[in-house]
Amino acid sequence: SASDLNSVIKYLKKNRVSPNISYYGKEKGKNVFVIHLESFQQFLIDYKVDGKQVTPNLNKFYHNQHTISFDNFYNQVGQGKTSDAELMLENSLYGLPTGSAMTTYGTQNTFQAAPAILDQKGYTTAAFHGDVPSFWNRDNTYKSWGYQYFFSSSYYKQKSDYSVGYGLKDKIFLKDSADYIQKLPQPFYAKLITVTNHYPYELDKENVDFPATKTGDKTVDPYVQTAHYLDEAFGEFMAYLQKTGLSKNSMVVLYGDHYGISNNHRTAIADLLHKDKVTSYDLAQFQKVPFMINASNLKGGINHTYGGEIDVMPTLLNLLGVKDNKSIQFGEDLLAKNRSQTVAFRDGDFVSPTYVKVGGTVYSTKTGEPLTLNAKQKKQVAKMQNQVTTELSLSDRVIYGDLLRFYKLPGFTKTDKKEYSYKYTSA
Ligand code: GP9
Ligand code: MN
Repeated sequence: SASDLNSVIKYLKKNRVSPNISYYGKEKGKNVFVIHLESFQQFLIDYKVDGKQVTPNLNKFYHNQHTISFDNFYNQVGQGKTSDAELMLENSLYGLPTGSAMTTYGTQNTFQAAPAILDQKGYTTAAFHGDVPSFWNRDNTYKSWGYQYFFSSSYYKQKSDYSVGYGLKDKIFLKDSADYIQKLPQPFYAKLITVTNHYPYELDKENVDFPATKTGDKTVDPYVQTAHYLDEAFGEFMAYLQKTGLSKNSMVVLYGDHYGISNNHRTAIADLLHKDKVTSYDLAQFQKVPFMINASNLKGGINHTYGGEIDVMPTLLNLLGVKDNKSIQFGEDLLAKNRSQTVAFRDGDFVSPTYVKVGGTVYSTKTGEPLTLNAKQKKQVAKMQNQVTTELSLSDRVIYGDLLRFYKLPGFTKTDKKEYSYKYTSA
């Protein structure tokens, strides 16, 4: 009910951190590319196999003088996997403790999502994905989020060897998306969701030109091969942005949506990390994914703040000069100075600059060693745990109770789903 919303608003008012004013509007009016790197983990950045970089193009982008790269950024997905990542990035709401919020609530709930907000600021908004539109209920959910366009599999030329796993191979997908990008009225917000680097990491041998790892785990060893392929596809796309001059008037945002190698492969993970064995601390750190923001007028560098997918929306809206201090969102601008830096995982565990809490164990973030907490530390950990549990449950309440239907966001007009149709009609 509307009164439930009051407890959410009260909590956010009390705990909200203001965005970093020095970045406010720095990228205002620019095009935005959000490139979703499927199952791509942070450990792959600058990682080598047999002395060869797995992802030379992404490494170059990561270290580029105009890229702000985050090296303590975590995926926070639950069972909703990709769909949880999308929900967090464009709504700053957590996925659910079980299932996928997009699937269960994407059609009927009211959202105040980034695409709708940007659309009302004059942006064209488009999502691109080489899978069928119904996967994760995207076709219905994107209408709730206010996407004007959704280019999914029927918009792309299909041939038997064009797809692998969940959809079009990334090189074909990104190349053919360019035809639609060219036609988008600017400024646009374009999200491109890759898919080839997806479990179990299959790829036709013509496209494999990188050595597999030798952990002996056959569902882990090809991971670097599809990651390398994704990197090549990304490199080709960046060349396209350079060639067309789009890189000059666009902000390019990259993120990994969630882990590729699950915690069930501890032995292989230890091997990849060149360790004898991995603890729960190592597995928590293994949840890091890349988050990078590049723009020609940005001073780049590695930003060590602890954050996650829930923080992306306030970060990007601030850069685009869109005030969102009244939005119902659980994230904090990653560029803000006084951030809490306690990163909630969907299962209630968390990471922070001081402590990593996994199950009943608390580790020192610095050393990775399990701690026996003194009274002061116990109090600190309890405070963090309370913040994590509260935020997750308030976010769940917003979704389960569809509370945004009661919320009048100043300056925002509720999306009307009937306005959108994503059906492909051949020209
Ligand atoms: C499906 C693709 C993969 O379209 O986004 O989804 P995931 O399995 O990673 O959630
Ligand atoms: Mn995914």
